[in-house]
Amino acid sequence: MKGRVIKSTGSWYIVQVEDKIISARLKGKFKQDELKLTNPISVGDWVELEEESGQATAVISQILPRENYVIRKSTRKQHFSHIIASNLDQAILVITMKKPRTSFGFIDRFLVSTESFRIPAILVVNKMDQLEGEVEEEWLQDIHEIYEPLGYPVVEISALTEKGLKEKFLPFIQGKTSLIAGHSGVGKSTLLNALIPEAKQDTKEISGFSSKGVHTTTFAELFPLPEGGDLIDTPGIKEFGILDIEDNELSHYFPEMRKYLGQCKYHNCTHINEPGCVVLKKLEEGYIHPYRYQSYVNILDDEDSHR
Ligand SMILES: Nc1nc2c(ncn2[C@@H]2O[C@H](COP(=O)(O)OP(=O)(O)O)[C@@H](O)[C@H]2O)c(=O)[nH]1
Ligand SMILES: [Mg+2]
Ligand SMILES: [Zn+2]
Repeated sequence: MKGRVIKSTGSWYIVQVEDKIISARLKGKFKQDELKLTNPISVGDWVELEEESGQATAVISQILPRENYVIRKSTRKQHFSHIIASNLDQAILVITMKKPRTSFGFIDRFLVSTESFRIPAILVVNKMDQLEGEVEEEWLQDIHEIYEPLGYPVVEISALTEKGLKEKFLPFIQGKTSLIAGHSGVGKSTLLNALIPEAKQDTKEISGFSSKGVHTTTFAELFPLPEGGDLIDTPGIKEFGILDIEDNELSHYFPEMRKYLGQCKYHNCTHINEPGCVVLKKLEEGYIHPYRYQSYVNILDDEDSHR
């Protein structure tokens, strides 16, 4: 039988096989090629299953090749990585202007990650019902003006009032496997519950709630959409992180810089202060947004300090 892993609870995996849900475990040890993984199987994986005689459970005998995956460094085990989810059509970042505020820097780190995993990304602005005033309007306008020309759709919704959900958001996710990410409190669970009532995700008031010091060991989970397609929730996962990107490689993951690559005087240009740098010239001419360039510089600095 072939099925898709929808949840992992440590040593057991919940697998969807057509319209049946089966608990399965791994058969022996799996050889992972180059990757050192804390989890051999992730949510989203397609697997081959063998029934166990006389039991309701099954054994996973094979993982089918992954089309793609989102991975991050393990927080528990050095030099190991953790696959968050696999076989994704797209990644959705839920953002809000306030409570909590999603910074441009955070958005750009997310987009660098998804570019590096070669997964298309969409920005969903939630809590539109709370967005009023000049500063808020300007923020929203910036979001549209910066990200849409780069190929990242921006969709405005209110998960609470359900405005925009069916008309605007659904067409983006129908028939696809989408990963949902975003700061704690932006409304991911509320959104999931509005689209999939059976998901029954906990939602929290964030006032007075601090995630600092709280060690969350929650896992990703896949929920089938009634209209077709799947949503993968990633509770407790703040960032994917940016894995092993060389300084002169980072601009490959900025679409607006990628198109000028190879045009700088030096082939290993990091676009900081090199003479004959085309990226710096385009920044000056206004073809690259200063916020995006600032994020680029910040990520370079951060990554360097982590080496
Ligand atoms: N005003 C407003 N509040 C929302 C909206 N979506 C979520 N919230 C509230 O924001 C808080 C956090 O939501 P939750 O879904 O738990 O966020 P998560 O941490 O991303 O899963 C809850 O109090 C929700 O009721 C929205 O569209 N508008
Ligand atoms: Mg939540
Ligand atoms: Zn350059």
